[in-house]
Amino acid sequence: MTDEFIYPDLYSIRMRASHMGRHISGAEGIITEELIDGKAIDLIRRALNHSRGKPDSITVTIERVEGVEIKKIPLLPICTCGITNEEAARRAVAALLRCAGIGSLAVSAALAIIECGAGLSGAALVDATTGERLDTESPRGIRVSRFGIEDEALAGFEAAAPGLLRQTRVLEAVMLASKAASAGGVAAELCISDNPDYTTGYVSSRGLGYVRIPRIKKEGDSNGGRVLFIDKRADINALIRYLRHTPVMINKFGGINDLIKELDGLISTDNC
Ligand code: PML
Repeated sequence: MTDEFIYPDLYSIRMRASHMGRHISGAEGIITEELIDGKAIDLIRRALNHSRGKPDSITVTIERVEGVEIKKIPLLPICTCGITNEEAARRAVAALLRCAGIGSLAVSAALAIIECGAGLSGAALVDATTGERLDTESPRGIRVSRFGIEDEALAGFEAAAPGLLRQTRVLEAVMLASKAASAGGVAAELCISDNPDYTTGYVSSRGLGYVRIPRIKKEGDSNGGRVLFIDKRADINALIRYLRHTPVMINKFGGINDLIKELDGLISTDNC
């Protein structure tokens, strides 16, 4: 497909579920009209069967997206960092973020936001040097939204991803990270799942790609969240508009680098 291709009109479908105002789950896609019913059912089932509990509110929003508005981006390349324990996972987070140019104050601020159980349902935006929180509108953060994947890129992912990597959760997280990384001003992202039974997180950036970090937290811990590290020169309002509202379609599979990569290789100067 050439970059001149203009999409037909598509639909953005988004689900969010909560219990007494506390975030339970969220998911989304950009799809054709024929797929809307099936996707809506899938999202509702996911909301009702989540390890964070039963929601008392599920909202599914469906909106037409005009083809001309859609931006094309590639999926970030994926790899899994070889990690054997939680301490090594924390060292990997620090080393990868350092390599992406993130200051140590910002790394500590991000970990504090994620670990305090603040109930983020979107991403917290923090200054990549000082760690100052830049999204001030709500403690829940900014939802990175309106992204989908073309069939060919999806087929590339499915063909290359073995076993656990093929989970919907992983694909959705890489898609979200790819949209975030495509925004001018986002230097890197750190994500730790808020699912108590899921202990793999990731660090991502344009240079590093999507680096999965096993054992990033203890089993049973339901604290988690996403932090985007923002370059201080960014226009924060334009960035928030892009993250929330600009529809993007992933049109290229970025590859799976290596199933397990050593940290030293990942933070080589080529990536930093
Ligand atoms: C979540 O959906 O809970 C976030 C998952 C992030 C890590 C996914 C992965 O295993 O790559």
